[in-house]
Amino acid sequence: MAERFDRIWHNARLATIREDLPDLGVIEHGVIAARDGRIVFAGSRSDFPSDADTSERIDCEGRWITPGLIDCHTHLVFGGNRAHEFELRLQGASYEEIARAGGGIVSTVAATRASSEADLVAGALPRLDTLIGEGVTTVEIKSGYGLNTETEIRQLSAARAVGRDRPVSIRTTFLGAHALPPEADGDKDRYIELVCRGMLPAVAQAGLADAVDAFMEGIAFSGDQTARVFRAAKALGLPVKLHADQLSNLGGAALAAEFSALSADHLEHTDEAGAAAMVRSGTVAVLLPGAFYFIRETTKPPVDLFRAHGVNMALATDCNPGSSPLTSLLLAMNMGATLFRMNVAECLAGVTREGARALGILGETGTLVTGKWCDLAIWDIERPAELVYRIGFNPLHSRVWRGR
Ligand code: DI6
Ligand code: FE
Repeated sequence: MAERFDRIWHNARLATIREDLPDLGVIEHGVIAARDGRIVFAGSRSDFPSDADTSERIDCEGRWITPGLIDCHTHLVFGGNRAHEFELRLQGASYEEIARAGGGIVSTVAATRASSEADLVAGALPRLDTLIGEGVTTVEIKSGYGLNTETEIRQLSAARAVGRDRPVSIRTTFLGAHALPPEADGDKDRYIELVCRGMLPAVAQAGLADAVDAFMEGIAFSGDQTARVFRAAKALGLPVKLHADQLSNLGGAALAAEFSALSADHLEHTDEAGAAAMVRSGTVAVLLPGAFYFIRETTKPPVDLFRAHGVNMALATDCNPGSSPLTSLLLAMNMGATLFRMNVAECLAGVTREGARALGILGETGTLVTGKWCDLAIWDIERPAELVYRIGFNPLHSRVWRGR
C-alpha cells in the first residue's frame, strides 16, 4: 500500500544543513514530505516513492528550501524603547556611560514594570512578525527587564503568549541576573540571593523558563555571582547560557563551559583558553553582530579561533532596545559575513542548525531531517549565498511551521 502523507513539496533544491553532508548539505531535485507536522521524507526525488499518496502536493518550481530560521538570542519582550538614548549616544555618550548614569537597561526595566502583560504582548508582536516575515520558525525570548519576581514572570508569560498568537515556536530564558535594579541599592550579592532563592524557584515552579541566562560583565555580575545563579539553575534541572566576554574578558566563556552551558553569547573578548573550554563542553558560540555594530564595538569575536578549535557558531539578532534594535536575521547573517568574516555555510548553519543546538532543540528542528518538525523557509533565490549577500531585501517565498 502506498505511504500516506499530509503534504509534499517537490521540484525544490534543498539546503538541508545536515551535519553528515558537506557545506550546506545540498540535495538537488529535492522532495520533502510531512505527516502530523513532522518531516517524514527529505531527500532526492529518485528515492521518493512514486506512488506516494498525499492530500496536497506543492510544486516549488525550482526554489530553494532551507530549515525554518532560528533566532536563538533575543530580548523581544520589553516596555518602551530607547530612541532617546540613541540620540544621546550620537551626541557622544558611550553605552557604558549611559548605563552607569542610570539609563540603559534600567530605563527599560522601569518601562517594563509599568506595562501590563497585554501591553508587552502588543509591543512584541510587530517585532515577532518581522522575524516571521523572513522565514523564522523558532525564537528564543529572554526576561531580564523585570528584575523582580512579578515582572520577570509577566515578561516570560508574555513571551509564551506571543507564541500562542502566532505560528512559531518560542523558547523562554530567565535572565534575572541581567542588571541591578535601583531598589537593590548597589548590593549585587543580595540581589543575586533574591534571583537564586526567590525569582528562579518561582519561575521554575510556574514552568515559564526553558533555560537560565546571566550577564557576566563589569557593569553587570561577576564570575562568582554568575556561578551562584548557575548552581541554582542546575539544582532545578534547567540548562544555562551566558552573556559572556562582550565588553571585556572576565573568563565568561570558560565559566559557561565549566557549567556545560548550551551557549556562550557575544564573546568579542574571548581568548584561546575560553574557546578550548567551549569545545570540550560542546558549548555553542552565539555571535551577535547587531550588538557589535550598534554599540560600535571594535574588538571582534575570535571567529578564526572558534573555527580552528571546532567550536560551533550560531548567529542571532540579540533584538533588544539598548544595544541591538535589530529584527532581521537576514541582516544578522550579512553582518556575520561582512563584520566577522563568517562564510556562507557558517552563516546559514548559524541561523538554523547551530541556533537549534544553542537552544538544546537540535533533535526537534534546525536541519531538514526525517523525524524533526517540518519547519521550512522557501526562497526565491538562485543560490543560498543570496541570503547572506543582500542587504535589506527579503526573498522569502513562503514559510512552513510544523507542516503548515
Ligand atoms: N547584553 C546586551 O547587549 C544587552 N543585554 C546584555 O546583557 C543589552 C540590553 C540593554 O541595553 O537593554
Ligand atoms: Fe542579549
